[in-house]
Amino acid sequence: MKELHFITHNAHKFEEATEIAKSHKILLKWIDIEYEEIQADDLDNIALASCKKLIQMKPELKNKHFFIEDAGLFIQSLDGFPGPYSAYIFQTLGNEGILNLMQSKDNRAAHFKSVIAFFANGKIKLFVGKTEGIITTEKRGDRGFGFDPIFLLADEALTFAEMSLTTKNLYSHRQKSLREMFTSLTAFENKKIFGE
Ligand code: ITT
Repeated sequence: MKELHFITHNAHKFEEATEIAKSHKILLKWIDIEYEEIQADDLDNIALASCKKLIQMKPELKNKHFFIEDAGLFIQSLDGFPGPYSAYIFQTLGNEGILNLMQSKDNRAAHFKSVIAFFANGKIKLFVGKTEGIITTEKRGDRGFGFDPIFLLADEALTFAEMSLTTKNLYSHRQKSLREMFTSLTAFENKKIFGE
């Protein structure tokens, strides 16, 4: 089984990613570092800049194959808010705060976006995943993390917080970016990355 390192401070993310990695015959190793995210208005730029900053801070990472992942919730009627500010807004307003902001809104469409910055052999590559849904009118479910209790999948009757990890892993923004990365590694870069 091949090994990759996932740098995150979020245990839920690591758990989700581990299950998907296994199905691609990849063993994920957790590096638990809480890094300060660069502030920018675009998740791609944030993931890229955070990855570069991590390498500067910890030059020993240059010898590893690792990735970070940055995600955000984008609500249409709030012009994409909280988007790149999702971590801060979750800590300050929380789900209740978002539900309050949405009280008078008829358009409840939203999407989650996940951007992975993958580093190997001196290069960084981005992988993106997106999942459409709607914002509920009340919190539902106690699984998952973050905005999961208020995010209802467009074609399903369940919020992410009402799904098992395995079911969330069929639909989530994160599984899309992860699978794209794992597939691309297996298909094109196995030789270079894993020295096979
Ligand atoms: P890292 O250490 O990997 O950065 P984090 O928890 O800070 O972990 P992000 O910056 O990627 O994660 O995510 C920002 C916020 O968006 C996060 O705190 C959650 O509240 C929310 N979020 C991200 N992915 C989510 C998901 O799958 N379900 C629900 N909320 C999510």
